[in-house]
Amino acid sequence: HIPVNLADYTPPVFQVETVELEFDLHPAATLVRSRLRLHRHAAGQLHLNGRKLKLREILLDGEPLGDNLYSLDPSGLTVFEVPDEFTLETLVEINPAENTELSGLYMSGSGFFTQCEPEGFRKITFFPDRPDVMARYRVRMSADAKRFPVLLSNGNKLAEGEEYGRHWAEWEDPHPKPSYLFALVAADLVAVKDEFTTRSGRHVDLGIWVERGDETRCGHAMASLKRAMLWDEDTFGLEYDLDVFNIAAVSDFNAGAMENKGLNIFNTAYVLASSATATDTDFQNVERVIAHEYFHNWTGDRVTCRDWFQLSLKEGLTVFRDQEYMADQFSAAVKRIADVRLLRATQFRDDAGPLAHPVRPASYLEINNFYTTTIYEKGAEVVRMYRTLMGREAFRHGMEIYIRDNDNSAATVEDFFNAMQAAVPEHNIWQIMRWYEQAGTPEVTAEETYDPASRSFTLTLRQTTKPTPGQDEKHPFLMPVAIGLLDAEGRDLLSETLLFHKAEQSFVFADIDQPAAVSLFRGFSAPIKLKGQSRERLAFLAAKDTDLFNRWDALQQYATAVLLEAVAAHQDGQVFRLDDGLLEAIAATLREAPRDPAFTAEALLLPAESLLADEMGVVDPDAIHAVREATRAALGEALRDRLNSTYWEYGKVDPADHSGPAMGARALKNATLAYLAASGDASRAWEQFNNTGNMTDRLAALTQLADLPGEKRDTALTSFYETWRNTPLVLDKWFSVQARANAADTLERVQALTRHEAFELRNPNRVRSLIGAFSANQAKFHNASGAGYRLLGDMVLRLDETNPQIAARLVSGLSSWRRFDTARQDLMRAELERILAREGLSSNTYEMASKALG
Ligand code: BAL
Ligand code: ZN
Repeated sequence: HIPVNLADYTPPVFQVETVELEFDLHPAATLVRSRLRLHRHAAGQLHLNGRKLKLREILLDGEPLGDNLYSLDPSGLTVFEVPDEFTLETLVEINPAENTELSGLYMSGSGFFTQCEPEGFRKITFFPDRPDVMARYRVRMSADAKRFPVLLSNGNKLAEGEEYGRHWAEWEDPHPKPSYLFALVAADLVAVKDEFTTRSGRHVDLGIWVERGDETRCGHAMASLKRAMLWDEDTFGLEYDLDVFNIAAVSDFNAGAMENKGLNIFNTAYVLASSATATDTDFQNVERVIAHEYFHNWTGDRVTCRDWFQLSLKEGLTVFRDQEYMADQFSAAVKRIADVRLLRATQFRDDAGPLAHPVRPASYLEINNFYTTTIYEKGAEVVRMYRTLMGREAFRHGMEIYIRDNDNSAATVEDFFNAMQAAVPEHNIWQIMRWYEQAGTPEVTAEETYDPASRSFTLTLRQTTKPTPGQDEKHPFLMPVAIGLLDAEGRDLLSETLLFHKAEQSFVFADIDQPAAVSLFRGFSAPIKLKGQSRERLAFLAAKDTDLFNRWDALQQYATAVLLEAVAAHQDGQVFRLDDGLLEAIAATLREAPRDPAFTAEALLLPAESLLADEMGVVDPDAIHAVREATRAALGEALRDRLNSTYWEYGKVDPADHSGPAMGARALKNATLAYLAASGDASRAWEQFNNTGNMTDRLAALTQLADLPGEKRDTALTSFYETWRNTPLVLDKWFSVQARANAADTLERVQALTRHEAFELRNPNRVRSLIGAFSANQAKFHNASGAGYRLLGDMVLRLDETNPQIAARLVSGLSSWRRFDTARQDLMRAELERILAREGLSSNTYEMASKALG
């Protein structure tokens, strides 16, 4: 297990100008012939990465290479003494049918698919498999014509033909690209086709390739793609640059999707959607991921990363772009709320634990472990801060400079910084770079003083960041602080953005009547934790703030304070009592529903159990669960009439309508359904389950029924299973609804589900839907017996043998062990030790488990 360090970066010894690949595709023995045109770029020996490749031939400038002129080892091929310019030809044999890691070339469903990011290409052929080697590709593939009738690769198709039952196709990609963007598909798929004309008149053929029968569920993905193409032209002036854009869907996929140039490969979960099979959240996820991968065409493909430490350069930026896109399609405030919810639940949690790492890490064992919310979502927050600091226009100008100066090359976060700085030469923004280097979530406190004589108001901000692994000392971050000063009616006396860059800094505002309240970090203008706000202040902001995000956040923080107090009381043996202020705030939220139902649905949702846990010195999952459930039940009881009327008012949405207002109405209706069920009235959920053809409504109802052991639950789960047993993405929901359930027997049921005939370890979606969902069910996973931990440990060890990437990801469920009581600590640590003791453990899982153990 040897770490790779950013500090050790050296430029490639050889660059590759052109790549010619020939695939003779057979499931158990595929032959790959590669012809590379190489030229020397720096001093050193020629080493090509290669894993699990059987070398059949090797030729240099057309001449077979003697055994003494090269050497092979598990990491690849070294060729001794080569000229400065030459052609290297290799023929290798690989076994896609046995490739269960789902990286490289593998079989899934009806055919062959590839996944090359970050280091899968080396499992296809010998190559300098690093993103700063960019080459032009020409690909020829042949396969059985009947079994694999569709042959796709990057770029444009040049020619095709058929002979003796096998057919072939040739593709060429005119744009230089790194090997991680190579893609190939040979499968029995059908296409949904459409077209798009770019604003400069380029005609683009669009195709979404799916398994036969799934064509009816591609309309939303196609419409999303066209919207995204238009949006990128309007927003950033970025046009598509090929004549073809294809998307192929595959059901066995480690990630969500992949931005291969001109041929995106997608997890089916982010392509297929219909009212009957997909929830509104699924619809939004399809749109978001389609847009995200499309946006990579410029931020990722045309401008790529120099090395994997720069991963956030393309991912943080592209997440920011997809967030902005989604905010423009639906409600910006609701989108921001959802993004911050995710950031807090996952990234803040990572930042506070043993797996904390900066947005640009300094070292890794296995780069696959760094596709994290820190790289993606915190990286997007950093880009957002650039935008907030610079303003929209200057940011867009900075983006133009970035693309112009780095087109067709492999860039670093410094290149991005330089482009942005060039767009605002009058400001020095160097300190923003600290966000790339320092891990951890800053904590900010605010102090306010008012001087009536001078009518001046002073705001003093202080920031500190706790140590993270390998970083004991933190320097202050530069953060934009969007603020508003509110009068007693909630009107803004002033609203502006402050630049906060010191450990402590005061801001004086003149000519101000004493504000009733200060609203800080509006729209979550920096990824920090704001501490020490009084409950009175939070209640005021929750009711009055003009910034919708902060209004939501104030209610969340208020509820967090109330719930934590109730947890302490519960631990003291006191009887639960519903807080009057919380009841009033939730009642007021409900009354205001007509203004923005989608927002109201978000505001009604109490802080997650995991968020409450993050605020406790020693996490007590049972007390948290008991108190949060008691609160939900008491609110449901106290507000029953209003909840009922809201339920009916928003219950009449067209099930096929997936517009923003329709989704908002359904979200609100289902939020009220959850409160009614929590207070013991599941009749409505039962009725809804049996009388809807819309998956959002069906699953919302089933979620409530799954919490209540008994005949209704069993009948509903059985009928759902019988209806959807042959529709994998819906069957995933059946698994996850049980894994997330709030029932006394959840643990036993999840144990039984791991042995269910439909549970497939080979399919990452299925693993995530059962094991991933269960490990996020705080109260059940942290069962005091340790059986939840053991279940996870067993799964990690089984998966490590076939798919280490997915195994390693599951380990993070155990990483928070230090936050629990000593009994749970011992049990969790023992599981990590058991994992680490396994002989032949992958470096993926080793890295996660050893870091988690600390
Ligand atoms: N590049 C990996 C998948 C994604 O982030 O788009
Ligand atoms: Zn991405």
